[in-house]
Amino acid sequence: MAKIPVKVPDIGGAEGAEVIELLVAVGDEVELEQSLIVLESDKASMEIPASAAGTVVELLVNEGEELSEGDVIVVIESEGLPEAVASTEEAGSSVAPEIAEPETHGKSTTEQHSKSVESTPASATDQTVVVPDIGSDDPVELIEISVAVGDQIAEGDSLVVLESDKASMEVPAPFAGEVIEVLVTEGGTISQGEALMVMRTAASSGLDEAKPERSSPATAVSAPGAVASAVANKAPVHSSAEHPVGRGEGSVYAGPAVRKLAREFGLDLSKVTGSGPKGRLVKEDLHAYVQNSLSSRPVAAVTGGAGIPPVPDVDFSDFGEIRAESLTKMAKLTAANMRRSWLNVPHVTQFDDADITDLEVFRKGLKAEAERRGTKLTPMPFLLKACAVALRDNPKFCSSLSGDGQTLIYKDYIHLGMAVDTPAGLLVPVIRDVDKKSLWDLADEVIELAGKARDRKLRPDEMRGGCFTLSSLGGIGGRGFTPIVNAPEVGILGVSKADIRPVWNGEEFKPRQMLPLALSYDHRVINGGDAGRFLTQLVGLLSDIRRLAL
Ligand code: CAO
Repeated sequence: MAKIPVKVPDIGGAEGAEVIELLVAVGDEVELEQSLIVLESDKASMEIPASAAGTVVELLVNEGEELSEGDVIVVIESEGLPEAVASTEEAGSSVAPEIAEPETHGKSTTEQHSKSVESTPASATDQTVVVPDIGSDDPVELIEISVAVGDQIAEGDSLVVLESDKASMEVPAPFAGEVIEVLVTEGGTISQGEALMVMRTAASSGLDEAKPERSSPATAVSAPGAVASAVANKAPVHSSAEHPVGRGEGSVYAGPAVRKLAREFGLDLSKVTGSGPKGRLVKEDLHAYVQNSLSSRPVAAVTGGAGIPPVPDVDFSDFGEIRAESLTKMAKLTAANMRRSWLNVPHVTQFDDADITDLEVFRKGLKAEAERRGTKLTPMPFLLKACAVALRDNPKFCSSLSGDGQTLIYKDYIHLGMAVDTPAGLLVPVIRDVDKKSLWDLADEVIELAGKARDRKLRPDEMRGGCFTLSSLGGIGGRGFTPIVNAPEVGILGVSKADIRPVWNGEEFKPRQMLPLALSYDHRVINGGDAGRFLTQLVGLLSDIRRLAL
């Protein structure tokens, strides 16, 4: 048996992080990586994981106590000393994530703090909030946006949750104000210094001279000075009573693990009452809330799938050798999105085949020209163009239902998502203004975006704003599939592999190249008649591409 002290890891230079929650007690059995305590610095909150599995034999900290890097938190009695622990012990620190801290721009926190203290509040101003120092130059995933445009945010409220290989981190609001523009999307990757959102301060931090333009990276560099200086002040510990304004999870006080659990349950954290210190939400609150919901409501009324009987847990090793492989973050996110769409959207799928014999003759005839232009013309640009025309003429397919289900919002632009199969999972970059682009432009953009998706180089803004999605398995194979609508969009076109079939032309069977199409749609918005018209028009356009010019 070895006694392993777990110490406060490198917390990004933040001294005096407060213990706001103890998650274990002496005598508890803990697993490797299980959270032991929650620390909160003036920059972020973080959970410190166990560096070994075993029994907690000493708990050396109390709630409210301030800790610094290297302080021992607990001692775990463990049967074995994993290599990772041994090496980190030598380095004088436990295995633990780094904490988020603000952009410093080469200035010490103290310097920036004093600038903030000296500053005089002035009128409201827009500031771009950027990703602070996350302890690495590598991009991290943005797994949650905790606020929405129009939300009134208190200083220190969580704006987004980032997840690296090591941990999830919340980025707190550097100052109080209103969210004016969210510049990122969930599921994308983001790096230190990149713009997250534009916030309007209640009063300026005195750095009006550095007032940023909204989307200019150069000004995003100057804005964080204000951000960092605001963050350098102690972020308030907030309870829901102190911050009643706000929407969804942005106004709640919870750590990354609790937010993760809430996502798994599909819970809106703002509806759960926190029982932890200062109103903080703890995992038990979520369990109690789910239990209450299940016992107090008829099963049919429970939303988000909580009332669906679970698939039984089977020990597959009873039947032979097995291997377990963790899902990638991307795969988990895709699974959550698919489940959400599947549970919320009443799907119908309609099928048809387009005769693309002439289109293929035309496309293949352009092969040499495509090579000269340094591009490749697959059927995809034609499909995009045909969808743009069908969407223009059937605008319901270019709409979304409002959150309360009372209003249909029509989009007067045609931005199309394109599902891309990547080793890391499914990604859907968006091609903007498809109706205004030439086939050559679209061919270039398909190649560029698919390449970026496969290299994990897509920017968050390249994956948002879509009106309708195309999912083509034509290069892979299959005769048909029923795609899941990419909600809040209301329609998606599934394209399968074209093949040559005998088609009756009224007099005889002729070999024609037929492209199988499957149109899935949200039946709350689209009726069978609407879908029939859309698909018939699409088939007509692809069968006679001269119609694209009309
Ligand atoms: N029928 C027959 N052949 C087709 C075809 C179709 N419908 N669509 C494409 N092809 C051919 C192309 O012409 C190309 O042939 P050559 O190499 O001989 O020129 C080949 O198949 C490969 O095309 P591609 O798939 O690389 O290119 P694309 O422009 O058609 O598609 C993209 C790009 C990004 C959509 C595609 O690569 C992809 O990732 N598809 C998967 C999408 C997906 O996973 N959807 C499922 C979502 S739900 O899980």
